Amino acid sequence: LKHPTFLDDTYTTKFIDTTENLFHFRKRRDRATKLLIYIADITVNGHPETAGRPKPPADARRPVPPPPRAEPAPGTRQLLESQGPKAVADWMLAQKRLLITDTTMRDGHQSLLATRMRSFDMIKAAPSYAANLPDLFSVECWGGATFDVAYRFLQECPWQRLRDLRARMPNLMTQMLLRASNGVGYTNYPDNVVQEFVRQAATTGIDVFRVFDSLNWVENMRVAMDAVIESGKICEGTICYTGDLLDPARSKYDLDYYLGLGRELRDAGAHVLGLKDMAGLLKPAGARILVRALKEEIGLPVHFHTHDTSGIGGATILAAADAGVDAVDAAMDAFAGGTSQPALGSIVEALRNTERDTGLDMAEIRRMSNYWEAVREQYTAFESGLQAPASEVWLHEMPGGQFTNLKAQARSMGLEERWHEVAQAYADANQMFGDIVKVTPSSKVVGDMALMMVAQGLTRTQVEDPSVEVSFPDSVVDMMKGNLGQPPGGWPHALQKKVLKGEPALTTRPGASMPPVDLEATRAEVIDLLEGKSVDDEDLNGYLMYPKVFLDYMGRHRMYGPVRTLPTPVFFYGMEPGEEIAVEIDPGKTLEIRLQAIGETDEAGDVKVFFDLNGQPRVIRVPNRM
Ligand code: BTN
Ligand code: 3PY
Ligand code: ZN
Repeated sequence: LKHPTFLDDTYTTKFIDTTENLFHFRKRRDRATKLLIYIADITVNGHPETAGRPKPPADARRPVPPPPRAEPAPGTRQLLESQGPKAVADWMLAQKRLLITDTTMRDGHQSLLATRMRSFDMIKAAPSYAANLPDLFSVECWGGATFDVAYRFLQECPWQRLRDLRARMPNLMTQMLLRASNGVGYTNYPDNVVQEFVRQAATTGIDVFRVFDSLNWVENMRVAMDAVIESGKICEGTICYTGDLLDPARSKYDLDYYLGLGRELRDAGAHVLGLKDMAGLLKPAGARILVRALKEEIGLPVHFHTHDTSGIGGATILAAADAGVDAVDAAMDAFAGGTSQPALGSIVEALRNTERDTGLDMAEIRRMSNYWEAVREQYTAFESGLQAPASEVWLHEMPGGQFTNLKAQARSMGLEERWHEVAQAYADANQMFGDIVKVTPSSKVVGDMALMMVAQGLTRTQVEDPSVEVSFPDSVVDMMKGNLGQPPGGWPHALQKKVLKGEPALTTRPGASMPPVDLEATRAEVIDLLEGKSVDDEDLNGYLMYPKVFLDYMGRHRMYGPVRTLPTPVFFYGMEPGEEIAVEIDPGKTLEIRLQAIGETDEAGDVKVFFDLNGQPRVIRVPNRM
């Protein structure tokens, strides 16, 4: 307290920033102050993620979830808890109705809004799901890209999201998408990292694990599947659909191929067979044949997932329902269509008074969708601009969850107006790699290659020509090394040779040759990196999946506090003078925050932002970086 700025009374919060060294070890700002600093910074400087992007309409509605109408009736979760996964599978087979998974909180926003939906908006809806839609089969709300995007862009902990959702939907099964040995990442992890991740996800609250491999290599799925089975949760062993079942010229992915995969997955212990059409390529006639054959040959309940990129996803779902599929995925109407799933309400309505009547309440679905409509408006900055159905999907075969991301990547490289060339290059790169399954992470490799080809003006012929020097993206080198596993028939030898320049490639399962990670030594290392902060199992799993992303998140968390509790418009755009919000930072602990005024920028380049916090004036000084 003898520091000169205290003595001459010029002390403000800026003191902390300009004298960082004094505070390095015990920077003990309370959470309310941290939040005020965040709000002040965003208000003055904007959020880097929404800069230059379209803004939500000025008259956007405040999203209010439909009131929960009753105590949550027992649902599939109670069946799983009391009788186990095999009983759920048997129950599925015994249902006449078509079972529905709601994907709004995972694939819906992953495919439409680049995965940017915040927990705040999900958690508000969860009690209404539990009370008003207890007959849903499951709610897909975790995994896929949501894990790293939460840490990386939304400054929130994905585990906390899961815990909060789990607590608010006690009767519904939560579902996640797991990339088998790639966890929720983009490359293979050591076996014990995958096992530990599954154990933690089951503990924190996942009931249904949809497990797939990006090359449909069942060998590479066993570790993850075994871990799920071990946890007592539902293992949905999943076939990724690609190619065209109806086209005799694309015989690599014919009916026998899929039936063979189905048998392998059943024999590996799957309780449910997932059929994942991640790009929306399966046509109604193909679905009829494939679903009927899988049902007859494999004997497991079949859970079908597709995307509506082409505009006929709904027709394919109805054909699958006709052919006896047990469960399908759909997104609430406001988060459906286009690169997302077909509209849940429309599927329910189309089947009403038929043999496959879902029994779901249309009025409740409409109310829920009205909520999601208001939520979606707040994320205008992340809309892809895709305005119409695109039959072009059968040219490029891009997964719906990749489409908006690749488009954003193309935009950032100045290639957005050449999007159709990117689409063609994506198709060419796929053929060059031997016509592979394209889903995270293999789809990312094809996308990286396609962007490079367009950016550098390279054709497939040139890329394949041994005499043309090409510097391949790292992800391509990694894939050709065998680090994502093996596609049916192996990699094209000539291309592999060119990419690896004589280096050897793996043909065995990558996890088999990776030493296990010493979990407790890693925890000690992270505690050290975080200067003594405690690191629980969830944190450790976050670090194991994404070391740098996790540490960056923790660094920002120390600075800005629990920003996940802020309403979405405040998180992305800050506050207006005169605006007042209530922020619940703990159950029952609410901060009343009013932004009174924003000062002028002073000669040091700082701005004072005047708040009222629970009735007390607070001034926060932040640098003006605009
Ligand atoms: C990120 O994109 O880095 C995560 C979001 C938090 C970024 C904060 S927002 C206030 C401050 N201004 C920036 O440009 N970054 C931080
Ligand atoms: C993911 O892995 O994130 C996907 O959505 C694949 O379809
Ligand atoms: Zn999907």
